[in-house]
Amino acid sequence: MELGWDTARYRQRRTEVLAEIARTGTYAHTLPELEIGAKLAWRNHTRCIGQLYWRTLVVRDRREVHTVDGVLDELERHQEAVYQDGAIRPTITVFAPEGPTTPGPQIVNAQLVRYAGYRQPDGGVRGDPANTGLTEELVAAGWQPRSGQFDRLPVLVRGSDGEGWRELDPTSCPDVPLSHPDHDWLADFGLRWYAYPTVSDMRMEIGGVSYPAAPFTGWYVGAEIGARNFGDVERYNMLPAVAKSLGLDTSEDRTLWKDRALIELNAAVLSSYAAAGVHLVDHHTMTDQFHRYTQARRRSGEVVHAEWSWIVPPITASATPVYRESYDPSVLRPNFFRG
Ligand code: NRG
Repeated sequence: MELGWDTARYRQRRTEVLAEIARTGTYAHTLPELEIGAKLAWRNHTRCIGQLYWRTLVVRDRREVHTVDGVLDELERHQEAVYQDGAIRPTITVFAPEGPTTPGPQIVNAQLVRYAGYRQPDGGVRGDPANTGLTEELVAAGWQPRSGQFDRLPVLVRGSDGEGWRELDPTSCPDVPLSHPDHDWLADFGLRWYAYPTVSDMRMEIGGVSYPAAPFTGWYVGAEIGARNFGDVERYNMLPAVAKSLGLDTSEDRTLWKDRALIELNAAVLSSYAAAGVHLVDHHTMTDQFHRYTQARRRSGEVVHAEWSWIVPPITASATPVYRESYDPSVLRPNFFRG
């Protein structure tokens, strides 16, 4: 439908595809099919509040690439294509699909930039506890661990010629150091986060064809970093330290020390990215944009597919326009899947 075809054109393409499947066990998308398929996979993704931007996606067709070095080279190019001096262009790079006899290349890292998590003898973790498994896998593959809180991990790729890893050039996805507009002490924590996420462990499925390596990038919503990555107990767990520096009484939940620390951490993320000139959106602006998009689509008789608990931000939920809404959570295809 989105390709703008009439019934005859659609029937003809269907016949071609069925013949190709009968002959080869699969079929190849045309470039327009790949482009619209990737855009629709984004629009259909129920856990993405950025889906309203689906038409702007830059699709890099690299289906001919399947070796370890080939994939790693293209990941460097991907980051260069995304990052325009702080502006971030939503981009996907599509590598070789899964075939009847070949699995297609696979990126093991959940994102292209991840910070190492080192298990400590006392049971704690130095760095990002979300990445202890990946860190250990990379050490087993020969990567030399360091000892920092924000050590970038190499990217581990399984290709047609085996397995390999590489540290990607950080200049096209730099770290942003965190400071607070009113509290100078926040910078002393030495917190930092990378400019934008590139999700690299999801399989894209279009018209029954699976692309196991199809890394995609958009910009961050501040709360992903300020609330979850730094606030979650099982991540960097910064709320107790921030609350103490704010002079709050942390002995009782009802002083709301967690809430107040969360807000200041998020203020730090928003002002630090702005100071660094890196695009990142706050949760009020993002939910407002999403809400207007859902209203417009509903007015045209369309259904927006979204998972409420992923659309509502992790802070200040009830002050955003999405809080009182409900959405149809059914998962259409094309889409992105884990596993
Ligand atoms: N919460 C994760 C990132 C998930 C994807 N988020 C995006 N995607 N904004 C984190 O690293 O905090 N995107 O393509 O823009």
